[in-house]
Amino acid sequence: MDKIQTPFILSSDILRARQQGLPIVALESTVFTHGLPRPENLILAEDMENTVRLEGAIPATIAVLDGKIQIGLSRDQLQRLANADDAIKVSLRDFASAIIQKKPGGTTVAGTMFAAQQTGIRVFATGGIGGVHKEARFDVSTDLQALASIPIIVVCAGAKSILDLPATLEYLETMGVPVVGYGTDKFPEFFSLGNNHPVSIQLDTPREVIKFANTHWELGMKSAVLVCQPIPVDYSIPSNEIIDVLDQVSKEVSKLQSEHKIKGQEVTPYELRRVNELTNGRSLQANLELLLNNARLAAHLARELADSHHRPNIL
Ligand code: PSU
Ligand code: MN
Repeated sequence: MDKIQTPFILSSDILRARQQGLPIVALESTVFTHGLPRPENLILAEDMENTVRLEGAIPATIAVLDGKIQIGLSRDQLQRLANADDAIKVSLRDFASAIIQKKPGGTTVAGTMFAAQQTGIRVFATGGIGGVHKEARFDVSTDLQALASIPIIVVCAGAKSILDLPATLEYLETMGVPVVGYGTDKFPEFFSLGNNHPVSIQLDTPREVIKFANTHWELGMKSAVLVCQPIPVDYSIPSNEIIDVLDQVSKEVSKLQSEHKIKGQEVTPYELRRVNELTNGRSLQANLELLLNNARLAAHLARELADSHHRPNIL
């Protein structure tokens, strides 16, 4: 029998970082393959990596390429992924498909969490998590299931703007996922700062977040710690300005779904594209800024986590 090859390939940067115990930040890739238009997707992918480096950590963008789960991408690989026309969106159930079909795959929040956990990476930055959809409430993102069962820190600016936020937050509560407001006691609402739903705890510094996460896990909890950081205020879009756009897009999606013209994984890319069109590009700028901001915080958290291994966590 053929020797079973591990499906994970770590870049030389990541191998070195692991050997030296340097802080690493995982970055997802569905946002590049399905969430953002070209050429902004590649520019952003590179900007996020550079931001993580500038803040003193090593970026590990995760994707499926050539039948392998790649942890850390070369510039060439990043370019291939951002320009691939046949890229699939890889959540937990899609890894095997992407691997055996050798298709390029952008990993979702759930997919990236899985791959990060398998390779010992504990901090991950994204834009918005998936959740419970408004139009079809049985459409619940695998991201929530992953958050319930994979113990890593996920930095986000809330959930995708178009979701049913109360239902998403209820689900997280049911599944025992702490929802940390970073510098806020309200759940950030992606494009908007957020002023409607409480978080489970407010924490204000990387040190506090890492102490919280270490405490959570030392108790034996298996869930993620979801760190929610509001979009930088200068780029935020007040909720009363975006609500009509989100409503309209929501209605369009319901109609297209009932006509069987769009389903499942196609919903997110459609929604993001329409919101961007209807805000004349303002939502795209906001999306880019919050992603960079989250990469920055994740780098600080990864550094703090690495440091915390040298001191006891005093309960
Ligand atoms: N939110 C965004 N842009 C995105 C996504 C979320 O603003 O591109 C992506 C993330 O990768 C997330 C995924 O994990 O969409 C959720 O998709 P689904 O609802 O199909 O699980
Ligand atoms: Mn979904």
